Amino acid sequence: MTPTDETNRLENTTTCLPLAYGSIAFNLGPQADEYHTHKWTLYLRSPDKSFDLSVAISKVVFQLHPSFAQATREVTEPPFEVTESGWGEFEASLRIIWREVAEERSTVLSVELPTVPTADPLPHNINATEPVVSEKYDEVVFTNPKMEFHKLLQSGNNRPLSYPLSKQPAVIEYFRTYDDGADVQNMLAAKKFLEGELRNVKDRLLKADHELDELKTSLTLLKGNPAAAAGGGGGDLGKSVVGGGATSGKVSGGDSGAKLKNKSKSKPALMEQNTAKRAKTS
Ligand code: SLL
Repeated sequence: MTPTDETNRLENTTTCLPLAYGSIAFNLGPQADEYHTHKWTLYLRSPDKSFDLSVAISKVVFQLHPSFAQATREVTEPPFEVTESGWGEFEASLRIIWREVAEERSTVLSVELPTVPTADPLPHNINATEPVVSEKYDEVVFTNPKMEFHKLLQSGNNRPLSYPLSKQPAVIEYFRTYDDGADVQNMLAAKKFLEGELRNVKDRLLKADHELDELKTSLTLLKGNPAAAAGGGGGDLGKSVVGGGATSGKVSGGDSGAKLKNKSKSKPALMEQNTAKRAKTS
């Protein structure tokens, strides 16, 4: 990491700044007037709750829906947020103006303000006291950052925050915590689950292949034995079919496999039941 003489930028270096941004909207309930049915906060924050974003940002410009008086809101100090009340959903944008030392162009992010349920009465599965939270995580990558800016970014969590995470205490409650360790654990668990599913599917495919082979063999036998097909060899036919039938316990495994593709991922208990039934009836 050597700074160039002329520009004072770090060569072959990238610095990454994680960001969390979005909206939290509360339903104001049936007493609210029709133009102010909910109260929301649009915000930009650091996913690391102890990191001071203002080391890097000089201001954030929020662009609201044009129906708002003063649709452009500039916030020059953290917390970088806008709290308003309104009646509808819209997509806002926020422009991050980096500190001058950064010599970086501004960064624009878009923020959804999702629908807040206001139907009266509300569907039973919707809890009106819970806000609608819509948050995105992103990382801004600065390539060959100015050395001074790079230092500022490093200093972000070496100082206690001198401001609240939001001026709205109710909002802070809904700021999720990003935890790399937990994320890794979740991903490992998901990987394990998928591997298991894959094994199951492969297993069913193998069984289905095997069953197909057996059916083909039975068919060939039947074709080569017209007496059996004519009925005289009913016993034989029965035998062949029973042969198939016995395997059809397995087929139904294959059957279930095919269904699984369309239906739910796994209902092993049910599947075994079906298998058992088939085996009995055949
Ligand atoms: C919709 N397309 O129809 C959207 C527009 C605009 C919301 C939603 C203004 C509040 C006020 C407001 O809430 N605008 O003027 O105080 O859903």
